Amino acid sequence: MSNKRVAVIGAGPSGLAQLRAFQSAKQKGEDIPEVVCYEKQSDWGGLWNYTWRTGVDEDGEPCHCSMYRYLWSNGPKEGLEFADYTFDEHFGKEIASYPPRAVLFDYIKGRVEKAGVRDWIKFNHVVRDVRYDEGTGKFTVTARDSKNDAETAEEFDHVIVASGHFSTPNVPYYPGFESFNGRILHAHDFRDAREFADKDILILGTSYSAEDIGSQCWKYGAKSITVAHRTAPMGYKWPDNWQEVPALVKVEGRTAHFKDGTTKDVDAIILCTGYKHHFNFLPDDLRLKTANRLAAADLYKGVVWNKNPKMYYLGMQDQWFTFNMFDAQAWWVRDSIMGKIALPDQATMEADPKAREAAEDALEDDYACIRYQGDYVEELIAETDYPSFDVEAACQQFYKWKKHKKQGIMEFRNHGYTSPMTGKEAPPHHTPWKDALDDSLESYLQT
Ligand code: FAD
Ligand code: NA7
Repeated sequence: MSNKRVAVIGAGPSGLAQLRAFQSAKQKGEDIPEVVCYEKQSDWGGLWNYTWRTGVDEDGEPCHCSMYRYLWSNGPKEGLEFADYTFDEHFGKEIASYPPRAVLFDYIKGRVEKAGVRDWIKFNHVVRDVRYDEGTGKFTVTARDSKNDAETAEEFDHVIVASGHFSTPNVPYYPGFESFNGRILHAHDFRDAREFADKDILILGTSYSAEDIGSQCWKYGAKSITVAHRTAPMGYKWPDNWQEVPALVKVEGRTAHFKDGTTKDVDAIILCTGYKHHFNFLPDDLRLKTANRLAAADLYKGVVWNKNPKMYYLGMQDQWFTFNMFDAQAWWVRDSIMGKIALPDQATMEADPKAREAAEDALEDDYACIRYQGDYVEELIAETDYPSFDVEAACQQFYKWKKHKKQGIMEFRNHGYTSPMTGKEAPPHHTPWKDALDDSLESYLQT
């Protein structure tokens, strides 16, 4: 075996893509490095590994999960399908296009169970520190093994950070929050929409969390939903008890005051105000600082840490493409580590993310953003043996999804899309999304 050692931090979809990438090379008879994956939770799947907990986890660490009950995929599964492990292969039949969390969790697990990589992972190990030694050219990764209440420190030639960036909430303050007579929570701590049945809720933010948490609360019986926008309204055709209003200015008691002088009495405020790229286990010289955008800062090819190219990051971009983009990145990182892809000189590596940022800044609309990320996926898979797939067909499914959302924001999940991997069209789900209150795997897979 190659005498290199590689640390992967996180066993979510990105980290698992990395394990599968190395395992697939091993399966082909290649000499792969020793791979050790640190995962702070007791199971794999990252955000898809649901917990009822909020705040700190059972080990006193920040709770990673930002997902909630009744969460269904917010985009068609045909956009995220693995090219080396299709939905058809996993479920043995065609399934509908917007699976609930439990169904996607099952799919993610299926591929790595088949690959047999679970014992590459040290579960219940939170990485606390990573240091690079110029003298030895190695990283020391220090972790806490919470089951044995012990610290471990090991040396590696490469570190791959796959710890996600939708877990540490961005929590703004507005005047009056401290004396609001109701509940204020961030989307990260939202779990069960039934808590808000018969309540008047105020949502801040206009992106995926705002749209989906609002829709959930509507579906499970909230009295009214008011969404305040800082920049622009979402502009969908909302139900009658849903309104979009200008930015929040302050709250007094239960009354929210908006920029246009209007007010609304509310029972709860849900801050759907996004997340921070937060790496409390990394020192300044190794720590990525980037906005949540398609071209992440300082990463050559979106994955190599320019300031120390022995270190890599996966999945740090804002995401239209998810699972198959993480795969494209993981296969590329594997080949870079295994010496099959050579890195260019420093100036070229630094120019690369800057050029990507400029290209992103010139994009005109969401359709162009989807294509841009599709091009990135295509660029990476062309350089490795990741099974080539019809990225254009995946983009087409995203375009249809955008159109369906415009047509009916509470109905878009009733549509079926075409798999770019198998060319087959998904059947419609047996029950319209708004009436399907049971989100279990068993219920979803019933035919
Ligand atoms: P994560 O899933 O966040 O996994 C990171 C892993 O790293 C976790 O297991 C965590 O425990 C571990 N970790 C973190 N820090 C440490 C540490 N210090 N030491 C050890 N381990 C650590 N994508 C879609 O494709 N479809 C959707 O419908 C969708 N819905 C979403 C809904 C919500 C509410 C959110 C927040 C995201 C959603 N996403 C969706 C996007 C999501 O980012 C990706 O699907 C995917 O989970 C990202 O994978 P990841 O491995 O990069 O990060
Ligand atoms: P996003 O997509 O990062 O969006 C954050 C939203 O929060 C966005 O609409 C911002 O408005 C808004 N925001 C941020 N700060 C504030 C303040 N201070 N006041 C009001 N509004 C604010 O995060 P999401 O959680 O929606 O989505 C993250 C992932 O989760 C995504 O990939 C999904 O798959 C699920 P802006 O437009 O900047 O004015």
